[in-house]
Amino acid sequence: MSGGTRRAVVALGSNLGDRAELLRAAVAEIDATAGVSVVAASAPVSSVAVTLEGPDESKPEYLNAVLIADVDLEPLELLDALAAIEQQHGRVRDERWGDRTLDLDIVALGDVELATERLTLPHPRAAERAFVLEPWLQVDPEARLGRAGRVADLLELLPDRTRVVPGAGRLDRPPTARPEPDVEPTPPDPTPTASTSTPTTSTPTTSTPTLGGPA
Ligand code: A4P
Ligand code: MG
Repeated sequence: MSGGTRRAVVALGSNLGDRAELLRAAVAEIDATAGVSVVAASAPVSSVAVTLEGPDESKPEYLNAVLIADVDLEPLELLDALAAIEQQHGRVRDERWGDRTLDLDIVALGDVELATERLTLPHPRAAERAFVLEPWLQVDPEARLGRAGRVADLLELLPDRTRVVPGAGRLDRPPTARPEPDVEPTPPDPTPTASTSTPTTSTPTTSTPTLGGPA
């Protein structure tokens, strides 16, 4: 089915709906795709919408993230799989660079170079976008973008920066350390009972930062 496993870099973006949840769901769905295995996913970052006329603060803000995956699909198979996930989340295409629930772009797929009507690899605009380069560096500080070079160097050339989302955690980790709803709180002064054989340690959820609730 494919020419071997390649390392893919996928950029995720959303500026409509429950953006953080959409990105988290997309990471899980990409990982559940046959032939795709997510290796790492960044935390979401926030940025002003870039439209064909330039940055537009009157538009809903974006959350963007980047994931890295091992992919056993051909480039167009991966594109189709990502488009299907966009569709499941109500993506409507009526305007180029218009508002969207979910955008999934292939930034790079191994060292594949392509320039066809349906797919250009590496993504031709990634090098100009802090909202791609910054989350990419989170998950791969040594990342390189094809012939364009080191992502860290490319980012230094850009004037803009994204914003950290308070409380946001990486999308490849459990979202929160909130108490489990079905776990009863420990009574302050427990009375021993005959049937008790409590485990000696109950590991508290180590606090992975949360996405900070609905966006
Ligand atoms: N396509 C070609 N190459 C690729 C690739 N490497 N990955 C084709 C994915 N798709 C690729 O994309 C249009 C067509 O591009 C697809 O059908 C596919 O065959 P689309 O998602 O339908 O439309 P689009 O996203 O509006 O167009 P485009 O030109 O891909 O837009 P960009 O460059 O992705 O920009 N501002 C902020 N702050 N954050 C954002 O994430 N995103 C955009 C979209 C604009 N402004 C933004 C953000
Ligand atoms: Mg797109």
